[in-house]
Amino acid sequence: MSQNFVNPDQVRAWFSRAMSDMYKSEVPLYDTLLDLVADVNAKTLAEQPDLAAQLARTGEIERLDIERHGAIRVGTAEELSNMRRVFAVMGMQPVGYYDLSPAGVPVHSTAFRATHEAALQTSPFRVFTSLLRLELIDDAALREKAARILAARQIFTARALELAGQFETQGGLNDADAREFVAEALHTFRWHSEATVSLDDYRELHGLHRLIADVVAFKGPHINHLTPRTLDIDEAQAEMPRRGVSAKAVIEGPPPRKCPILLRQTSFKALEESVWFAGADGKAAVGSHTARFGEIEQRGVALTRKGRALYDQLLDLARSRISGAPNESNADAYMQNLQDCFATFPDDYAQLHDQGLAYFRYFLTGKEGAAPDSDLRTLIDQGYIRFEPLVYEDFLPVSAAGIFQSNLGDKAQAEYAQNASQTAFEQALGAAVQDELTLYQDTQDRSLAACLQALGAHAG
Ligand code: OOG
Ligand code: NI
Repeated sequence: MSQNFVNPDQVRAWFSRAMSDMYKSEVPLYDTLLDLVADVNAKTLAEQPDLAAQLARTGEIERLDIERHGAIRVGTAEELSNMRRVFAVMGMQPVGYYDLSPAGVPVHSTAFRATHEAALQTSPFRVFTSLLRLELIDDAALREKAARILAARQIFTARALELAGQFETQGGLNDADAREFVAEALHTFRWHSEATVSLDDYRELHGLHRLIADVVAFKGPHINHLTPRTLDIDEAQAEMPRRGVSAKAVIEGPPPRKCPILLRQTSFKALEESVWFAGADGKAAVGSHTARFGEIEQRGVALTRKGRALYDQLLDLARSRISGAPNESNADAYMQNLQDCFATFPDDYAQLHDQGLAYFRYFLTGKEGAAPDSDLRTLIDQGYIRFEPLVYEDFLPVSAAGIFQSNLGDKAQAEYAQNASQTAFEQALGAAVQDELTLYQDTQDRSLAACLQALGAHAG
């Protein structure tokens, strides 16, 4: 009786809202961040009528205020595969594979998100989900201890898993079950101020890598940030210190441009929070842990394989020209160098479109009377069809590594011998990750097909 089922897109919208409310109460600075972004966005829209018109034409404006992503880190294959089942109830599928080991972070990751443009329009909520790679730890005794501690915890409530099972067998959840599911699933992402280990064990895990302590020592994968989307990240970055928020030294990703590409992100440092550790004598010991931080992002057009190759090439060039990690003292030089290196990346939507560097959505202009056998080029040139940038919905591994690092402290990073292992990740996940480029191509193709059909034309 599928007519009684709540649309998974609706469940995701509820969940995203509930998560934001929870995070607001847990991390008051997040509320400051939301206000800051809302102010910057209002100012940007008022000052840039062309941008406002473009966002209105594409519908982007409607989702801007509800748009956010979060991030979590899980410890075992079972946790990851159950996470996949829980996100599926909300219409979120694993998209993309990210290997963070080259950056000295012992995890690999995917992004759970909606995949169809209509679903993304209802709720673009995404969760960057990382799996700890214990196999990258050399110390066998400590590796086994961490595995033992992880095996003893259950990060989902029994009811959340039961409802996920019901969703799988019935193909959906009714209103009451869906609402209960949202409340139950939320528990998994809460902050717990009691650790599951002793202070000594915590220190030992922390000594290996702060991230390992963050994953292993707690009851669950607390959401570690929730990121709103700004229309002007340079302005947001400048505004952060004015509101008492200490931002990361530089914005990750591409330099500022007229036509934004991919993703630019900045963050502020993790908060130090007090934690109770289990004491050997039954008494608790108080300590602290830093896990949660704030982040802001600006999203631009999704790049094709060709565009992405050019982006990666220019980013490598920029990084090879500057030594060491960017910090407060060389932030201006870092940005200038980045801008110099990206000078050859076309900064014009028509060029990005015509050179096949980025994905677009096609829209009818309202003009009628196209010749039936016109091809796309003609229809564009004659003003029947216009194209608008298709927004990048994913993440960037180099940027993610920069975000991880700025929040893991500035100590020398570990180096890991092993590298990407998408097969091992998918085995743990219990499914293949979807290819993000295919999803963008599908959206572009659907928009073109709809235009051509309406005009009575065919793809030329
Ligand atoms: C995830 C960091 C990556 C992003 O926006 O690139 C990320 C983490 O710290 O767990 O969220
Ligand atoms: Ni993030």
